[in-house]
Amino acid sequence: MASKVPVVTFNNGKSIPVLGLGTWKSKPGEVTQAVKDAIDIGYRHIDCAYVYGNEKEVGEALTAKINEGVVKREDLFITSKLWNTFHRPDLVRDALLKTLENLNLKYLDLYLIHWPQAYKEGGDLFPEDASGKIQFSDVDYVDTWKALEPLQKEGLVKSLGVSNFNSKQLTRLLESATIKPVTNQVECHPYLNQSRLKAFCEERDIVITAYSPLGSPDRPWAKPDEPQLLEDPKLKAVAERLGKTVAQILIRYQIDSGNIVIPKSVNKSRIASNFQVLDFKLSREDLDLINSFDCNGRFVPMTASLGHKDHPFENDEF
Ligand code: NAP
Ligand code: SBI
Repeated sequence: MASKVPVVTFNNGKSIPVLGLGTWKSKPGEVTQAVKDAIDIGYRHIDCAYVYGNEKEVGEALTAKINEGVVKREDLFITSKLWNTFHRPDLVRDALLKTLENLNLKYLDLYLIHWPQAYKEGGDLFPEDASGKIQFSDVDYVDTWKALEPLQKEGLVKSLGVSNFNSKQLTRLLESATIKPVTNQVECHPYLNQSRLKAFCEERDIVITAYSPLGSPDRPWAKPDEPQLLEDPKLKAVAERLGKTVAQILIRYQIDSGNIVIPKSVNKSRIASNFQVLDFKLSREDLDLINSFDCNGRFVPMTASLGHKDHPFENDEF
């Protein structure tokens, strides 16, 4: 069944559905049903990663829906990400093959370098020293990218991209890349609207994929006194005026800003209502209003690897 979701065309001519399902924190015991429900509802784009620890269970849902004849492989858009402990060039191909095996796929539509900063190879995904500090690796993300390029030529991935790269890191990557990244997947929502990074990427024909578009209320480090995007009174007022939920406004805000958006849910009715955003548009005035809520409010600061030479969010970089 063809998708009803509009697509964005990448700089390499391939296209991606503008709305996808996020899977970080979706428990292995619930993600299979969530992905099956999402496909039945009409989602065709699923955002995965090795580090989420649930790729096998996502793959079970994809296989089931393909075998049931609900979708064909070519109707789906599946993204995964290379984790920080596999940046060393000799580890990259096997990391991708493991993800393909987990997902039971012959190719990915999109493979991203998950973070620019590399971690110590060969052990835990978050390799800590005796004092609990993450152990870094000095592998350069440009060398990781060079190891990824032949994998696209081999047909194991259709497109390559990055995640959590700042503008300086993208500039450096673009100086050496023979394949240009199609997207930079970054945190993006009204409290952190990424206007400078977005303009920078737009000039280079790199599309922004907005992660944590609902403010990631289930992030493990959330504190009760922190602001909750979904509870913002100004967003509630917009939602009430338009007869929509705050989540629908937040998702439509990304689409109308020209971004791809990947809200996570494991709840069938929220998976469905998050998809009910294709029959309305926000006005220029409402987009400007929502843009004015920006406050550098980052919910996913990756503090565990602060101090790494390639940490993307240090020194006021954008
Ligand atoms: P999010 O999508 O902003 O928020 C997910 C949370 O919102 C869950 O608690 C979910 O609960 C709840 N929710 C979903 N729909 C809702 C609705 N309609 N009303 C109220 N609550 C709702 O957070 P996220 O998971 O951080 O980000 C989305 C995806 O982006 C991730 O899953 C992952 O795929 C990707 N991501 C990538 C990176 C990266 O480094 N590249 C980092 C973060 C996230 P239920 O599940 O119970 O509905
Ligand atoms: C994990 F599986 C564990 C921790 C963690 O923290 C930062 C945010 C992140 C990530 O790197 N990508 C995500 O989607 N969430 C994550 C994932």
